[in-house]
Amino acid sequence: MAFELPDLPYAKDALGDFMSAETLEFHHDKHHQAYVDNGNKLLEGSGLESKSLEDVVRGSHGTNAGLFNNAAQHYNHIHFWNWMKPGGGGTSLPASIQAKVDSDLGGFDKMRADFIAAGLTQFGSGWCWLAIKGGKLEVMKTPNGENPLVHGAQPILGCDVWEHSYYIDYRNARPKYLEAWFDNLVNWEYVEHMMKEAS
Ligand code: MN3
Repeated sequence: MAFELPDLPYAKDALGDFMSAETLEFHHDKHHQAYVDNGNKLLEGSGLESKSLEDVVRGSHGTNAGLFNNAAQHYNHIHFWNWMKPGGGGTSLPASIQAKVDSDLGGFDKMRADFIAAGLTQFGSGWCWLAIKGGKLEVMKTPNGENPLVHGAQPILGCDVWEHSYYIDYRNARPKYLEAWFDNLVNWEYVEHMMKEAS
């Protein structure tokens, strides 16, 4: 099915200084829109037109790089907008997420440190993730538009570390962006929703 740009689930200025209206205007209205428009052009005639977005991502990986890049970025950004909310972050997670973090990732502090380190060490553009693979929660990182779907895993949280995500607000300071994002913006209820979908 054709890709469509979703509305942001909050006002452009709702995330305050942690992610400015100017960043969201460019990132959502220009960058995400471009993935949608280019993805739709490349979807035509690909043989994947009737598939779900997830299946377009998996089905184009390794065979149709143009479609894959745009479809994967469309998927990533649909969730990225929802992985943030005004007044998000904090240290009290939904019980089901906390239990998984404790059993699989060594507790909140270690999970936070490992997630931020994954984002910092992703050289160039890409994403860092919490993803469910084989029933276990893992920290992952991927280059460019790639995501856990093509590694047999289901993402439940992802942070965009392309410069377009932070350069206006943080300039080159990716560590500051990752810490501010994790501590103040993460919508843990949406992470819980994604974990339910994954199981
Ligand atoms: Mn982006």
